[in-house]
Amino acid sequence: MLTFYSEESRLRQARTELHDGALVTPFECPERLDLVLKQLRQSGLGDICAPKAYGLEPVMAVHDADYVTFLANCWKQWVAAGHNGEAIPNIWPARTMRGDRIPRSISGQLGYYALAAETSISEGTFEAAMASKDVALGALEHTLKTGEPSFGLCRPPGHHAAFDQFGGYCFFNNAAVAAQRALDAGKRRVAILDVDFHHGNGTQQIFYGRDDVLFVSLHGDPEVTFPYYLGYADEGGEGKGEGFNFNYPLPPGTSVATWLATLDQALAQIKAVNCDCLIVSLGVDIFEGDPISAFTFTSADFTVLGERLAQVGLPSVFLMEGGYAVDAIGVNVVNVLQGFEQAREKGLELHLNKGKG
Ligand code: Q9C
Ligand code: ZN
Repeated sequence: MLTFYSEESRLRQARTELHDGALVTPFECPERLDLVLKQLRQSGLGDICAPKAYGLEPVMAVHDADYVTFLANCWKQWVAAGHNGEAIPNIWPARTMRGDRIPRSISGQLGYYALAAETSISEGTFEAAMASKDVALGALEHTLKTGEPSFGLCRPPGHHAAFDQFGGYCFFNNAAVAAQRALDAGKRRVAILDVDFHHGNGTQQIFYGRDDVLFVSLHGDPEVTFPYYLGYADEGGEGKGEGFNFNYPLPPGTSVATWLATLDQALAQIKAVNCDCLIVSLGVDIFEGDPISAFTFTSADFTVLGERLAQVGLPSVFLMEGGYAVDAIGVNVVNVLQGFEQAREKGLELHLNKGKG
């Protein structure tokens, strides 16, 4: 399996995350890349290559142009306004105020375009986000061309980024950018399966009214978990999109057996709808040792996850989302990919033998 990766992902190097009422070193850190790369190289899974630059057009296909302009200029404007720390929103167009004004001040714009406060914007953030969506697009292009699976080691992650909002460590929605690109390349319907611990609110929002992208997510119950205001079981899509959105919220501490049984339901939903390819939003923050999450996967369980995903039998693109137990992140990611590859090869073998009669 080919991996796509960009050195420019390292340009995302924020120093601050608002966590527990303090500014801490962000959980979503560049070291995450090192451990995944190291494990990929050791595993012999396949080559690691750099994507080409796809520009802004595929981003504008799912994001608001003014939002993209805001991200491109935010750091410069923040510095020009005389601020010393990183750019962090501290006021929003809350329910009791107007939601139709985008203030001129960068502080006002930050609140307008942010959905949470933990994600600081820092120098290089926009450039890293550009690299991250290129990684996703490189992986997608390879899979569309060859039918072979691919892995996009995206960083920063993407699934919390909505049409015109950043947050949850995400700026561009890499999975959405890739899904739209697949459609624009002639695919009729794309399935996005999101296994990250957190609900992929951005991906859901972008495709909520559409039937050409099926969004299916397993995640921590938003009653008690970020992002709190989306990801409930009764969100089934709207208009044409009705029946193309499935949420499986699960309580903190959910056993792997229950999680996998729920995955089987999710996979059955995907198989019940005709899809041409599968994009997996691969967050490994479902790991038992994750510092900000509450599911119970062991490293070995990730192999089982990969095996089950192969049963869908679709051309598949894996895109990195969360996973903050840095020491284990490499093993956990590679276990998914190897489980997938092994099960897929076995499946192909069975298929060939059947053909021989
Ligand atoms: N400060 C992804 O996994 N809040 N994002 C967590 C800890 C934000 C996670 C509380 C979590 C965002 C891509
Ligand atoms: Zn997550």
